[in-house]
Amino acid sequence: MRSEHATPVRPQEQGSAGSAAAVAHPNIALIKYWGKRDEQLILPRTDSLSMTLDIFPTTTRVRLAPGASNDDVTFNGVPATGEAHRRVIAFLELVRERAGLPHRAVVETENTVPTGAGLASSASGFAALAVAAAGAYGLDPDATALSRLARRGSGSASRSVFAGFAVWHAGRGTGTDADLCSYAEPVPVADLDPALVVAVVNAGPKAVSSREAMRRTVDTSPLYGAWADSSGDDLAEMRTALRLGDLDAVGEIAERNAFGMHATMLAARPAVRYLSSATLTVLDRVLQLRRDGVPAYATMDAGPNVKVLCHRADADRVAEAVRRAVPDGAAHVAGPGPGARLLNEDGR
Ligand code: 2P0
Repeated sequence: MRSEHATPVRPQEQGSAGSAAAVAHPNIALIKYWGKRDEQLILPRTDSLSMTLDIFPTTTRVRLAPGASNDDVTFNGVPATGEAHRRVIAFLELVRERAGLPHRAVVETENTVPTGAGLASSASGFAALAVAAAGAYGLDPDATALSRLARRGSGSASRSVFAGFAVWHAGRGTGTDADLCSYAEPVPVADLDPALVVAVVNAGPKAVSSREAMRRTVDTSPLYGAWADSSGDDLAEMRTALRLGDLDAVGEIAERNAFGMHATMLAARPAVRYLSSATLTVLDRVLQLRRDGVPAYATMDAGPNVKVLCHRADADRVAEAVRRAVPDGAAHVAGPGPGARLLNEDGR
């Protein structure tokens, strides 16, 4: 597979002023983002690298509502509440400030991620919201500015702006200059036929939010600094492996980077443990697949579910093995997906 260097459609090119709809897909990090150096600007401590998926899109429509006194935000038709609501409003405030427009908005989001799939819907969610809100408020960000903007909603959303593989630069320092330096961009990839099998082992809500978990890890885990240092080396090796199209090397690096991230959490005080017995069952199965000659490598995020990197040609076999190992679970096969983009008037 050659990485698609498609840039998102620029908001001014379509959509009528005051209203815009956009679609974005989740991404799975192969080099993880875990830890911020600036909570307010969402500036990470380390670079990260991900693959945007071709499943579970989020579609968001933003319509300005001049005269309204509040933003009206719904997720799958249900009014948003709590922290999710607060984060969308804060994001709209940022867009209003940049656009110099006071109008409140109606925001309708449709998420297709199955409940509890363990895929950060905040990545696809804020990438779609960034594109749609920029369009509705008449901003004209290029792909880099859009990635920076999406980052302010949720760090991982900066990567979902792009198709295929993307690296998110941590940048350096603090304040405005640092804000400008932290964005994602596409990564050159040689011919590779990757799939990620998303193994859903537990549909329950997570006990600790990833935001809180990464804060606690940075503040209290004695292992955090070592992982952050080694993650820089992992990224350099990962870039080489992707350039060479070496799926085994990509998988080995991704697996160790994810295990290392979970080790930092396990050493936090108190510990954050997202991995469950079902997670370990899938990890055992992945090892067995490798022993049977099927290249398959695991990565896990802020939850018990496992994403298995393999060749596209092996994906159905890997998915079937996962389903058999965890009969109560589910397995979804994903390939590299498109970047965030505006939709035209017929929603395409
Ligand atoms: C990642 N995760 O790189 C890592 C790995 C979870 C584990 O990005 O606080 O929802 O909104 O910036 O982006 C989840 O964190 O966090 C995440 P915020 P986000 O995909």
